[in-house]
Amino acid sequence: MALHTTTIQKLAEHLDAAENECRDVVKITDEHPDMDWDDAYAIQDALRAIKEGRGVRITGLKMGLTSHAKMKQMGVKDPVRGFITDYGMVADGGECDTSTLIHPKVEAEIAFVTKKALSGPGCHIGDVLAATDFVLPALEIIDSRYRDFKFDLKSVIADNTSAARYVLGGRSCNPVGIDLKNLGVVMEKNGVVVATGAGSAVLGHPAQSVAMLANMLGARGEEIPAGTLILTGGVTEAVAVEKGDSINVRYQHLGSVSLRFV
Ligand code: 0L1
Ligand code: MG
Repeated sequence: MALHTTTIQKLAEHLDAAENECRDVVKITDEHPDMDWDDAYAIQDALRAIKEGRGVRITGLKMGLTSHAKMKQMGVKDPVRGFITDYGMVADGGECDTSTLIHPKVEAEIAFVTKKALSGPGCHIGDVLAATDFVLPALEIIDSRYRDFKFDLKSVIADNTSAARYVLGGRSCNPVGIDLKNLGVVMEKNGVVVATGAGSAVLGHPAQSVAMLANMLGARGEEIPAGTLILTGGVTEAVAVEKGDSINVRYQHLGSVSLRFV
């Protein structure tokens, strides 16, 4: 670790305040170019503790930058992980208040809910499928606290991988019965198709994203507990939205999920 614990705490408070006040900030590595990967996750952990300290419940975990296209665009080799919260949950067909966000973007995702704990190292796609209770269609609304979404990977890890809001659809499915790799997704914004994708966009298969999360946590001596909700990463690119926009995403086998931005 390159940063002192006081600095880590201050940076977490800085990012938490930016989120709460809907105010963008410059990426934190501008002032702390020497921060390392452990510092980045330590800031995310401190951010989580700050939120839990004021009564926020952590409702699940997320993986980000899971598409090879996005990793290439960011010049990185590995996805990132973060957490999602009770205040981030928006009902399917509901409204998302843009006045509480800075510059939201929407990604279509596939969510997993586990029925058995998963631990790494060595966790593989078969372990994940055997430990999955059900999958759900989901939307993630990302909202980087960094100005114009300009960040590097360490800054974005500290900022909880841009996590902001999410929507879960109500049609759950046993993953063994469906071909998640080839599952097609169509996103419409205001009735016009703006993005399409297939489950394979997520590390080749969305269950691979869960396996990677288990292995990342395993490296820290942690596991994914039974009953965990996991957003596995964008099947589509992230689409910018603003007040007045409606998003509807259709998922092969899994129904649809919609949301209005007000
Ligand atoms: O969920 C995601 O894939 C986002 C990861 C962070 C990068 C971004 O904000 O685009
Ligand atoms: Mg995402």
